[in-house]
Amino acid sequence: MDFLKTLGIGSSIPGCSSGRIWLSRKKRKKIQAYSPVDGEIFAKVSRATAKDYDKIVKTAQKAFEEWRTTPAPARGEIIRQIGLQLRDFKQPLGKLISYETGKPLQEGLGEVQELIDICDFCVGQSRMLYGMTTVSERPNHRLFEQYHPLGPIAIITAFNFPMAVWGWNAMVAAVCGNVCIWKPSSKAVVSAVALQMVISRVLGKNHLPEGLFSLVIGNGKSIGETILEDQRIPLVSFTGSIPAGRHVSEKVASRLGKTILELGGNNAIILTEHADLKLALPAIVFGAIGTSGQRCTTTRRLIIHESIYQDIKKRLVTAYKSLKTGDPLIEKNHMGPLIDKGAVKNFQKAVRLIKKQGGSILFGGNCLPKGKKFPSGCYVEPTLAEVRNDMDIVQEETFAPILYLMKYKGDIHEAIAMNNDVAMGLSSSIFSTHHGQIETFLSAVGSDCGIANVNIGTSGAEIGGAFGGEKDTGGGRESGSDAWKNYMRRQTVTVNYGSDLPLAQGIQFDL
Ligand code: UN1
Repeated sequence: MDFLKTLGIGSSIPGCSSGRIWLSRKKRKKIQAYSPVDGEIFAKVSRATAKDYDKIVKTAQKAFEEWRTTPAPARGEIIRQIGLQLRDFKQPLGKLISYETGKPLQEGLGEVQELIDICDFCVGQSRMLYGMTTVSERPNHRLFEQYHPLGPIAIITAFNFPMAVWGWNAMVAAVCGNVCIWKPSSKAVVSAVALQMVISRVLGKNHLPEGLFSLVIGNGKSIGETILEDQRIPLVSFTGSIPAGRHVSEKVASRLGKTILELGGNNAIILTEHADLKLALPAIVFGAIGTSGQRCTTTRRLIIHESIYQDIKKRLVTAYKSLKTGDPLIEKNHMGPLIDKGAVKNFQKAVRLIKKQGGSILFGGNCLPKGKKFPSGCYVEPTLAEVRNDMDIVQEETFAPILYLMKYKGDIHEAIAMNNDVAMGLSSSIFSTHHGQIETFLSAVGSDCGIANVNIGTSGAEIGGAFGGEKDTGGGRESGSDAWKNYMRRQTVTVNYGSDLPLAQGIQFDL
């Protein structure tokens, strides 16, 4: 475990930091960091207390006073340095992600690359916090918009992207002049600590105030609830399940705070009779088994035109037979374990329900026996199932590598209706070479998702686009494009540079 050493991670780690300073770990309860790769508890991380949290917020508020007046391009320079530091630590950070979450090393490294990419994007963004100017209806008046930072932003992340999701939020929020308080998933705490340690080098080198980027590892509920109720936090960006997101939304809305919600997906690929299968097959398999089916963008449903259904089914079974499951740090393996035993139980339950509700398992469906090759008991078979879209289990997001195959008989509108006939609206794809089918899928009567792809899969979004989805996915947008506006308050300004006071709407008021 050379990567832990390189990252300076020992076996007992503090879990609360305001930047470079780590708060005491004495008398704190601990979270046991578990690896689903080998089933080992590889570190113990201290949880923050309510008092620790309060101190973190106060420090963040103070840092905000300074950071919001730092010119945005100077803020971008700090992000540039963070990007460079991440390049230096890409290998050990990627390995740690792989070891702590079970995703293949290639995907762990890819996640660090996403972090680096968002840093690069934000360096540019730091010079482009544009506001628009428009025309006033009054003479000698100027009407324009400008954007200001909000304050201390809370970022609550999930286990499946234990570093990148922080980056899409924190790097963007920071160039906008906000300070960030990060509460990571209790299932991936060491990744959060390691990342905090890496960025703290940049904070130190630049003599930046404590409180710019803070980390609070809590015992799930209590710190989380405190954040939701805390008036000092104007924006909560939350990535996680739909029920949890609903709770976050209600709680924060009740104090009229803002949220960015990035919740579940139930993403489909449509394969029309004009699909180029050379492109489609690897996209489907990667989309379905990448991160062991635990991405919010995972391909869960395949909507296949009946004329090619049998052929696709056969090809997929053959492809699945060739997949290798095992230690994700070994390069030849395509898929690692699920995150923990609870996830394995959910997988087993879904397989039972598929059969009970009238579906059938075409491939897989079993847990892999605990033993030398699969020491943690968290490994399962990648699974293919034949189903109908209206089955309850198909309507749900099961965070596991289960791919549902279903048939459509009519035209592209029938396939689009099936794509849209779920509660979530995150990602969607069509594989077709038929121009009319593609444009219909992208039109106002097409996919209702936040992401609509053509001839690529549902997962693996680039950072340059706005990331997020509609309906039960929560409606938030993070990362690229103009998502930065969600981290700022917008101000409409009218300046009168004349010597009269004309009122709007032609109102006369003589005094
Ligand atoms: C998530 O699973 O929460 O598009 C995010 C993708 C990744 C992000 C997934 N860039 O698959």
